[in-house]
Amino acid sequence: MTKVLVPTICPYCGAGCGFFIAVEKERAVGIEYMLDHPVSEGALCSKGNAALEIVGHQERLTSPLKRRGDGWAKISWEEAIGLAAKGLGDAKKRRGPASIAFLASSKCTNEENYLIEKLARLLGSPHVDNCARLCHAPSVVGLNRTLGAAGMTNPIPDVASSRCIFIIGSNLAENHPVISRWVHRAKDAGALVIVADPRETHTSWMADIFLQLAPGTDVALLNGMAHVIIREGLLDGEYIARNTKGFEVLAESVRDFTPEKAAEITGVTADEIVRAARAYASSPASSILYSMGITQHTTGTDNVQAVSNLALICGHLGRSGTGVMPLRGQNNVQGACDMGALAEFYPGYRKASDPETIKYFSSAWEADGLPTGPGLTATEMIEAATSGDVGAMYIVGEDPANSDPSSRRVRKALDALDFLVVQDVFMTATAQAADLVLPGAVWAEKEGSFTNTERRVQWSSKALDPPGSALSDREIICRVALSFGLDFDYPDAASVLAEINRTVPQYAGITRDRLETGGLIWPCPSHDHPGTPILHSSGFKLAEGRAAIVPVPYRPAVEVANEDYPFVLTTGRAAVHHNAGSMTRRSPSLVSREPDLYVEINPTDAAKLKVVDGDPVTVTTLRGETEAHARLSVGVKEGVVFMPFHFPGTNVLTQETTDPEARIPEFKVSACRISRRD
Ligand SMILES: Nc1nc2c(c(=O)[nH]1)N[C@H]1C(S)=C(S)[C@@H](COP(=O)(O)OP(=O)(O)OC[C@H]3O[C@@H](n4cnc5c(=O)[nH]c(N)nc54)[C@H](O)[C@@H]3O)O[C@H]1N2
Ligand SMILES: Nc1nc2c(c(=O)[nH]1)N[C@H]1C(S)=C(S)[C@@H](COP(=O)(O)OP(=O)(O)OC[C@H]3O[C@@H](n4cnc5c(=O)[nH]c(N)nc54)[C@H](O)[C@@H]3O)O[C@H]1N2
Ligand code: SF4
Ligand SMILES: [Mo]
Repeated sequence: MTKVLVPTICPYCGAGCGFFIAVEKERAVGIEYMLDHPVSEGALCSKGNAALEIVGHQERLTSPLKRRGDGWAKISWEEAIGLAAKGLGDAKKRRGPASIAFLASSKCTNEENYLIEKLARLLGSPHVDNCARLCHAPSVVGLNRTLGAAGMTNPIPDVASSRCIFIIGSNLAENHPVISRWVHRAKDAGALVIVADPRETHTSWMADIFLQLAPGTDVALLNGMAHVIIREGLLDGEYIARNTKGFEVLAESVRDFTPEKAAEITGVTADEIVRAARAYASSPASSILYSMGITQHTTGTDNVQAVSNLALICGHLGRSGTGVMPLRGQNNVQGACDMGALAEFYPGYRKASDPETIKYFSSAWEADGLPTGPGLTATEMIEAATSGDVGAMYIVGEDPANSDPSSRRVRKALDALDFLVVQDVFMTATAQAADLVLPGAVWAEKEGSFTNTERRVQWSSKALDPPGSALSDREIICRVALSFGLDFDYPDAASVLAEINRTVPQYAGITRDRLETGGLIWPCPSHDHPGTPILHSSGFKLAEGRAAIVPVPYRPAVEVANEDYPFVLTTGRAAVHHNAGSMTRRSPSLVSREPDLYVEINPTDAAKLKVVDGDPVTVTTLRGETEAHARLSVGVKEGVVFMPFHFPGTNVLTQETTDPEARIPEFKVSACRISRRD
């Protein structure tokens, strides 16, 4: 029997690794490695290797479902689309188009996200967001302000040419494992690695300098480093003069931020701060890699701006081996944002508040009455559902009931909606709260483009048919749109991409026929343009072509440890699970390695609590309590505990307080107490 190898992109993280699905008799029989892939070069991590385990899974949604009492009734697509149209239409009639809110999916293709964005806008709703809000919203705000673009500045393989790599708030060895191969390559060639993280991790094991700071104190660390660089004259004065503005104000603002002061706040020694500052500033090419450890804070935007400041005063931008690299999380969170699935933007980062944007899309989409934004963010939608300002939601490929902070509050908000439609591939906690559940096809059962963290747009081909009557998200969205009389005639993903080429300038030259191999890195403005792997090599897309250096005052986290809640809880990830876990908890090879929820506790703290490794404990915060197993680890400092959020329960504990600008919740700092359960 002939075996066909279908090229595809891993459905998990933003590294965007490529591989082949081997198909025989219309069934997937295995994975084959893609040796010439520009990022993965044939490598895959444990999740990539297990990706096919969820495709034919027995718990896949195979039919539309409507709520019947406490259970579900299988219904036809005809009835399902009718119910979706009625539910959304009723909300619109009763309370206006702004009472409908949409969550787009960073698991879906660019084409699907573009269609969700377009559907929302044509129905008159300004409210479309995606899980980037819980992830890199501070990068969008902070990097746009300082550098004029929010993407990763350099491509992933470029990290191998760095001479000093500063990793702050990122556990890439577990969460972007294939990217960490490029860090190893640089290290093998003599590069120095600095890691700043409150926990010892697989990533900190790579570090030459490990800064084990207290959660939420990154601004103090970065300001302390800027102080040393300026005081010791390690800055790049020529670069600053030619490419930036605002340096004097920064210099003034960090004048008193001595390493000793930073040490007091962060718990890292002054000597380590000085060594890290010297190493970063004086290498010929330094890069900064960061992710959730600095963005998921009420100071997320400040943290990102403080990172930009370091790169700008040292001139570590615009060249190979330099750069500011926000490591994007989901397989297509970059693309979902590019397609406008963000409250502040229409496709291509055109500001939703700008009348020119509305004029442009009114003409491009031949539509009247497009809504002006900004709309509600994902976090604000939950509040608006509770208050009744939002009456209906259409959630595609997201699981806020488990992934948003303070889960009890989220569940209440979802239950308060008049109508909730959820489109997913499994029955998630969010789908459990829905009136209508629509079964989507997973990535391998459809085609389309995905944009990875380095802005590389790649095509993924269809290998298999979806199970039962499940349909691709494109087909479902088109059916819903058609039921509103909208002209959504898109017979395939390529026809949507052709429209994206016309309306999203960064993607103008990224046509279907150019995506056969390797992909293209945006901005790619025309058909003969090779793409732009390195940003900012000749100035910045800001006033006068100059980047903005901005002073960042230090603010402590909102919740600090206290007598009643003596520990700082920080949350995050483990190598073998993905986000809220609807996929990886169904993947036998992965769940066998990490079967249930645990909390990492320092052995000294555990002894005081009379807890030994494996004991059942209760973790309590102001929001609620959760049961977990204790995992004793010297990797967390005394007073700090860590929980992954891959199992229901962790987000019962986390707080909904957000960054004032980016509106990201403070997932990384909550005060908690722990007790042993008998
Ligand atoms: N295995 C796996 N891989 C994933 C995912 C997954 O769920 N599992 N999810 C994907 C997604 S959506 C994303 S966004 C990325 C996220 O990837 P990462 O950002 O690497 O993930 P986290 O584990 O949330 O946080 C990173 C580190 O920040 C540290 N940290 C916590 N608080 C602080 C702080 O105050 N300061 C500093 N400097 N560090 C702090 C944590 O200890 C942790 O080691 O991963 C993607 N890849
Ligand atoms: N405590 C705590 N909470 C966090 C974080 C943290 O660090 N700590 N991190 C936050 C971050 S960075 C993120 S990105 C969010 C993630 O939040 P979510 O995006 O809500 O998390 P996922 O579990 O990845 O949900 C994706 C959903 O898409 C479904 N899906 C997969 N493929 C497809 C498809 O092709 N079509 C459709 N329709 N559905 C599909 C999956 O089954 C899954 O239910 O969580 C945030 N929450
Ligand atoms: S590193 Fe990310 S994209 Fe690559 S195989 Fe692992 S989960 Fe998939
Ligand atoms: Mo994320």
